[in-house]
Amino acid sequence: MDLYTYYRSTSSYRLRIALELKELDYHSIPINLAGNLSEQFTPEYRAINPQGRVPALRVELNQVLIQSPAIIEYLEECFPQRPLLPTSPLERARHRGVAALIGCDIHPLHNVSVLSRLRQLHLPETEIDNWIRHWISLGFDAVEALIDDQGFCFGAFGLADVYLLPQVYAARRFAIDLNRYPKIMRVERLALEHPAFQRAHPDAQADKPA
Ligand SMILES: N[C@@H](CCC(=O)N[C@@H](CS)C(=O)NCC(=O)O)C(=O)O
Repeated sequence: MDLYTYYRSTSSYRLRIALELKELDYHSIPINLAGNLSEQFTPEYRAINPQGRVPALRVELNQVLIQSPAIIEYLEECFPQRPLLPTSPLERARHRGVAALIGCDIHPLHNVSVLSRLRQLHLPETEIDNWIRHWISLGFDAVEALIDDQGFCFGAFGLADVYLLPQVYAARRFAIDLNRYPKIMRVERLALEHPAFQRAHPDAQADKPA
């Protein structure tokens, strides 16, 4: 499988964790979202993903999947070994709730194109920083209240952790005070000891600038 990815992209990191946890082989193809390059908007990449975002996963010669939630579900269905979701429907819904909170209600609000749009609307950089901090903190307040008091988010590692770790990485990048979130910090500590999370980490990616 070919993974179109960017080292510090939250959604790419999320998908890398799922691929690593399931011990699937994949080849990373970096798409540089930064600054002047904006490789996501080249005609070549748009031919792969018309939305111009990462990640995308080529699963067969002419089959490219987009949107990390859809791709992670696909992996869960095709490669049920090392499942990311427990068997109980209630527990599955708890994982999916945290995943959706992060994937729909936090991450999209600080995505590259949203921040670019705020800049086009002349919002000063300090206000953009406040915007990012506002949405991540609001979301993390809820995640902190929802997750368990020990172990990963809900005991054994699973989908909620796959979404949480990249969001914590982004929160650190945007200098958010994480001391308010002891449960989230516990999950991060546990996850970073896990080889799959380590291999998926932005620092372990070949496209991370030196
Ligand atoms: N809902 C999508 C979000 C994808 C997304 O927004 N990716 C970001 C990087 S984390 C991106 O490619 N941004 C480029 C841009 O906005 O121009 C998913 O989960 O795959």
